[in-house]
Amino acid sequence: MTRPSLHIEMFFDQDSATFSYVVADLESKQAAIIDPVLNYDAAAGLVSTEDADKLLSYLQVNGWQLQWILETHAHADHLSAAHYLKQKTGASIAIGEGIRKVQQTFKVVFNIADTELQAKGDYFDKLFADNEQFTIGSLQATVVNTPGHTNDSVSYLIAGHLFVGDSLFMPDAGTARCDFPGGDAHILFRSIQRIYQLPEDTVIYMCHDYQPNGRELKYKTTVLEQKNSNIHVKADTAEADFVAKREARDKTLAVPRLIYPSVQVNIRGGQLPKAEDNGQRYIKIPLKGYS
Ligand SMILES: N[C@@H](CCC(=O)N[C@@H](CS)C(=O)NCC(=O)O)C(=O)O
Ligand SMILES: [Fe+2]
Repeated sequence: MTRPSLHIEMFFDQDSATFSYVVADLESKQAAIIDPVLNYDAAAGLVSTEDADKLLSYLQVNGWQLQWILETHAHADHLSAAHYLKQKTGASIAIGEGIRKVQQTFKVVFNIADTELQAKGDYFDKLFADNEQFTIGSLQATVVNTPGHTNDSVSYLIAGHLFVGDSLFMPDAGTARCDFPGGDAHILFRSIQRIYQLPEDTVIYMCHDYQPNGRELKYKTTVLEQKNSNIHVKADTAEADFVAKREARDKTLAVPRLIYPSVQVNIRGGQLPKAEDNGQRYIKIPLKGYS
């Protein structure tokens, strides 16, 4: 299954507990980056590119050219460096076509003008359909729609390696939350069934690891390990049992620290909101409660 010309390198952003990956075809020297992080200090409003620059240096040292910037979904917990990387390399930004729905939802939440966001997949170069095939150099890749955590969640299957975004966590952490707008535990269960139909030696790469019980950081597992020991969905778990467990846990989770900045930037493919007439860009927070 694994092609000898495939190289996968993991990068970790400690602040958001996010894994990003460089996937390269050693033959053609073409590469993809999956889920790059743009660093953001919310209190200072300071956006910086340390993590993305590490990815760029890694590509440069190896003499690889960036062809794709692949998002598994519009993340709600960290900003995406997709736009920055595109500016630096000319690579295309791709995401699942469900991003249109996510853009529509948050265009309303943030009251974004039509002139800035049409919610038709704008800001992305490529919207993938389910089962769509594409190439990274000479590597074959397939898009597997895996909604549930969000409307637009996809997994990327590249030569027997599956990048699942937040559809699954490591077996001892289970699955991601389904309580964001557009999230649905029933739909996530069905997406996971689809993943469980892949060959059992398929390697699964996480987008996050929150190190339950303080264990060491882990970023990959297999379909077989998930089916045998995922704490939320094993091979024989019933949909209703999963949904009950998932929804109960979701009620206990706090809103992610960076949800507002992340969503505003990530529905724009990692571009910051347009500058106002004073030349300054702002992040909006819709206020609730007392008014
Ligand atoms: N504490 C983190 C939580 C981030 C979060 O909610 N992550 C999502 C994925 S985007 C999730 O599914 N978390 C599950 C969990 O924390 O158990 C933060 O504030 O950023
Ligand atoms: Fe997520």
